[in-house]
Amino acid sequence: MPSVHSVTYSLLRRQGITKVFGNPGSNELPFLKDFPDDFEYILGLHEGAVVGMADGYAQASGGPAFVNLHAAAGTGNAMGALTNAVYSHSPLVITAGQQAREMIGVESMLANVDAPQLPRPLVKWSFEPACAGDVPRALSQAIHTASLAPRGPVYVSIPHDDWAREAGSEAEHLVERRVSQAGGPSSAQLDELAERLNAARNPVLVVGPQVDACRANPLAVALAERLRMPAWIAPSASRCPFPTRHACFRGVLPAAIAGISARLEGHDLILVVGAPVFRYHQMAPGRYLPEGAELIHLTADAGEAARAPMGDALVGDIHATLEALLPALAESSRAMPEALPRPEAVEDPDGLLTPQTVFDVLDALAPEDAIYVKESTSTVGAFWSRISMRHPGSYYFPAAGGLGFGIPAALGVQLAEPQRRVIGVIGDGSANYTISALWTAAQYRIPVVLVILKNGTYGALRWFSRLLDAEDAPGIDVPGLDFCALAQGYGVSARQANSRAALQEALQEALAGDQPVVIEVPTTTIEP
Ligand code: TZD
Ligand code: CA
Repeated sequence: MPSVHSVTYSLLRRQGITKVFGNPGSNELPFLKDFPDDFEYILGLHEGAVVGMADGYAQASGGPAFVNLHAAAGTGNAMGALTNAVYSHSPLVITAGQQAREMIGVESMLANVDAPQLPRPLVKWSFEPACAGDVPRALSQAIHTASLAPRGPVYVSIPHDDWAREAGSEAEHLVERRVSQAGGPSSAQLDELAERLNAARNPVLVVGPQVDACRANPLAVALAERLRMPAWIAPSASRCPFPTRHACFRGVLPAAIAGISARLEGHDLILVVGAPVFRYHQMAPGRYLPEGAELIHLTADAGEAARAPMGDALVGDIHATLEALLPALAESSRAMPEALPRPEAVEDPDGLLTPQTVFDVLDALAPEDAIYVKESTSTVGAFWSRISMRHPGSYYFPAAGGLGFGIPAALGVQLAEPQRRVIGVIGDGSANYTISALWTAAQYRIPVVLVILKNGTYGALRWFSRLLDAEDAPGIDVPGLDFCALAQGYGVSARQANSRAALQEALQEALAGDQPVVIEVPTTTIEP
């Protein structure tokens, strides 16, 4: 009779899962024992880094990522990172070791008495199998639940004495199962959608992260071209679903009710694809829609459709829906939108660079298919206007704004996309939350280039402090950090670049190499 341990590894292997992102403790050792040769354990030194890496890996690979955490303490450390995984719809299968079954009731050390309760409400599903024999089935359920729409993290707590027990002869069925999703529109739904789009006088497209997640970017481009629509990126963008140098590209919508209506003024039909309607941030009340505009929302997430405060929604697979829709749309005779002008170069003060210059240098020197993992909150606008992103999977930003995503996610993305260069653009505030991920970069030789923008402050909070009339709030500056010393302490080579020429040289050298590199750049502070 196979053990829970052996059936589980067969199941993971068959599901294409051979990486385990983790940070272990005694409860997890029986799972990690006899770790198969074809599996790789990626050790993170803090659970925020572990989940950040897995999140980047899952998003970039398009498949589930397996995480193994230590009991309640490890789960607790991972919760901040989980907030991002929820909103990036990342299929994370998070497991945590539990005390031996007989030791839970007496509340032994490392017993997590109500384990499934801890990560709620952030996970789609949370479970502790009622007996050892149910562990492989629960893990199978976890993988499929995480991977089916709407995708998202799940959690399974596993007592450590379960792994050596028998799984039962019928457990082999689990290994062979395949679960897949269907879900394009019906022909009636398609006809109605096409009719409304064909009849629109001045439609506009708003595209969101689900488009990039299902690699429907070329379909979004074809849709914009067919109807000659300007294309905006949905607010609070966590991915880049539309090429930023395309004539139809208009930039990222502001994350505020009034701001969105102002930008979309004059359109009679707003088609939102693969994003919530809308993911607001700053409070700026106003009209949800511009005068005379209708909104149609296509999403794979029924929750997004249900909670939207306006518009009609169609819930289904984004790729299948766009593929079905395109042939039903008539080529518009409207003029094609004109490409946005490239922003002009900006003058830098002595010994400092503006973030604009940093991005101009990156854009000039990075490979055309570079992937950016961005976590500097005050430079979002400058980044989107200056960086060329042409290919699917070119941009990742923490989807719930939970900082500590950037450095580990860059590692996870690089592991999933070894052929492309991954460049992390990280603020000097954000870099600290999971700085220990640098150790994983060094030890696993993951060749990310991390550009740390050092303006000595939580720049975005300075801006917010003015919006919220709280300019005297404490705790907004972060002076005295030396990221070169920190990087070297974790085994990553690092240098400072405080002029355009020094940055060019540092970047060229980093991109020519195959090791992780940190480049610390002293910068001015700008507004998002
Ligand atoms: N803690 C966590 C885990 N997530 C957060 N989002 C914050 C605190 C609050 N916060 C923001 O929302 S932006 C920001 C903080 C602290 C400043 C980040 O500073 P930075 O980037 O240096 O990384 P900028 O470009 O200077 O804003
Ligand atoms: Ca900063």
